[in-house]
Amino acid sequence: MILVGRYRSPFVRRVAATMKIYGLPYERRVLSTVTDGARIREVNPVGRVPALILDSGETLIDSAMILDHLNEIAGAERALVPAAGAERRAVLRLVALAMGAAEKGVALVYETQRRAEQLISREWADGLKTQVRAGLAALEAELAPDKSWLAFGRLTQADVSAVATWDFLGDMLAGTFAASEFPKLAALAERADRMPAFAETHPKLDA
Ligand SMILES: N[C@@H](CCC(=O)N[C@@H](CS)C(=O)NCC(=O)O)C(=O)O
Repeated sequence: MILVGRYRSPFVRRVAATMKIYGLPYERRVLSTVTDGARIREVNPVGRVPALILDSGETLIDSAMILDHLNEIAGAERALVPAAGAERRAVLRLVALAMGAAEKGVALVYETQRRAEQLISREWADGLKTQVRAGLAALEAELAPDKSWLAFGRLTQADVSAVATWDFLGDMLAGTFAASEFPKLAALAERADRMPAFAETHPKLDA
């Protein structure tokens, strides 16, 4: 399989880390959304990463759809999202919080780093920061000091997505969301980043 995109994208990174956790090898096509738009559109008409090209040649797009397929390959026993019921809903809610914060973080990067200074709306940027902060705070609230993972005392997609989001914010918006504000989330990321699946997909590797 070929994973398209850079680990600096939280969406690419969560797919990459999940593939490593599942022991699914992949090659990489390290394309940047800033400089490689045309090549990305060849695999995803909407021009976004990640895309995953399967061995059959079929291409999957959007991290949620890709993870859906990977979970199927991993099988219900190993999948990072419970198969059904209240546990599944709880994990998916946490994943949605993490990805909501990531999406707002990406919008904040575009607003503050991709536009001419005079076109930046400080009001809009502040609103985005508030949304990211609220998402992070909701995740932080789920992490009791004695809880190593976000849900059910085991590694789930909630943790993978939360770590991908936290590390993305630290990489692209350094200093905006402080570890002192979200100490349990920061500790979760620090712990996870020592595991091969996270260390080998860290955003700094593609910086
Ligand atoms: N919902 C999508 C979001 C993907 C996304 O927004 N990726 C960003 C990179 S972090 C991108 O490709 N941006 C380029 C663009 O939107 O033009 C997913 O989960 O895969």
